[in-house]
Amino acid sequence: MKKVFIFSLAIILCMATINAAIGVNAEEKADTAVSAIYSGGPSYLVSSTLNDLKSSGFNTLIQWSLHIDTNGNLRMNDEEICTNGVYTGLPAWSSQWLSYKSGNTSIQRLEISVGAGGTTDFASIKALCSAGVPDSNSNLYKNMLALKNATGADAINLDTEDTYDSVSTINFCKMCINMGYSYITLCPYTNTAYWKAVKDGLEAWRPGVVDRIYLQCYDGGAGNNPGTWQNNLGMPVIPGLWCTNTAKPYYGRTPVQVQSQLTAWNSSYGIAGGFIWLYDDIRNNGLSTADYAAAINNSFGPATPTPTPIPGNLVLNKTATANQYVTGETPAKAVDGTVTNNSKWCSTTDVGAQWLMLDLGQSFNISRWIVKHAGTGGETTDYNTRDFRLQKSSDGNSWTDVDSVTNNTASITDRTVAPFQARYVRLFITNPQTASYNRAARIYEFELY
Ligand SMILES: [Ca+2]
Repeated sequence: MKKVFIFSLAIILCMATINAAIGVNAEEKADTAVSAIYSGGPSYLVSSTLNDLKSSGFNTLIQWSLHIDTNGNLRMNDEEICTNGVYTGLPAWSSQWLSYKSGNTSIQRLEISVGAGGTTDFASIKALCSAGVPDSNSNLYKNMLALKNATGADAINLDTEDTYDSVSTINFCKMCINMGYSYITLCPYTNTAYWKAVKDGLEAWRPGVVDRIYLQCYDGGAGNNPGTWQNNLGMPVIPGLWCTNTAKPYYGRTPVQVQSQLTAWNSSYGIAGGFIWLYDDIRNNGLSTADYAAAINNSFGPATPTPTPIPGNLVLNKTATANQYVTGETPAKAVDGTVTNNSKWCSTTDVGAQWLMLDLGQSFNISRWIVKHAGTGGETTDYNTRDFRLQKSSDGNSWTDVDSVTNNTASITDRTVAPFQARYVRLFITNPQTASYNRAARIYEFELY
């Protein structure tokens, strides 16, 4: 993917028609194939794109491209977007992103894509992440968290086209997951060995965390065979095609051609969806966003089983209860997959034990547990849970300790235990924090693997 210049598009884009919103029920769309679109300049700078994309039929929007400076500050294309831990981008863009998945919309998932051809973003990542996973004190961590809070992005998408260094890439991805991004997705066009190393490294760390591979099948990736890549990387891919364009018209595909190609690939290989490169060209050339979305969606027909693997976190969105909670800060918020926007379970007091109980519905093998404390949500680390235990039960009444933590001050607890089986699991807190004031348990996420 080549870097595009966004400013020349703005005048044309301002004249574009805003389509009426067409609602798509999120539950219905949950079982369909991935239909994604990459967007460069327009969805950053032009507010008229909001309704066009929400009514398009695409279920995934990927903003491209995020650039990382050597000091850990961030730019979106050529615009400064996060500096020294503060979102410094356009306020309107943040509010637009936070509304993409609300109301009548086909968009269910938002991703931010890092890197581009001819840039040095992954050289910056190598410089900043080679020594280990950056912690919450690093400028890169603070900026990526500010971006998460400003956008509500679900995933970080890797468009590595320089400095193919899997170790630092993996560390960068772990940092992003630690702060609350739900998934890592890959967007290769070449270098299978690098992508396999990144995927395998992350999967070994947290199964299910790499849940999508977008395969570039245009430009430098024009010769890519989805079946070959699927075999090499071990999961279905989502091939991408370039819409009609003036930059490299010989790679351009009409909606009819997109549908024909994806249908053939799906028939041959069982691919997981399709994506369109690039929204800028759709807008710039007066094409129909909805026609391209339909071309993908029609390639898979109704009710194609979801290509998304079951996430590794066993308690994500499972039934949670607690012995106490503050209004609005419910037990469910400890298992909703996000640490942003104050999404925590908070107890009413520190008197006696405070506990959070999960019913997994059936017995599961469990060998790892993670607790994301107050610090992950941006609160003072003095509120991080101090003394607590992991407990198991077969009936939800009688409990056995599995693991115990005392004198904790870290914002994230990530512990491996001897594998055990349980249907009911409890986080049992005996000292909710270090600070002597405002004493309460504050759990932004509780995860089991
Ligand atoms: Ca939460």
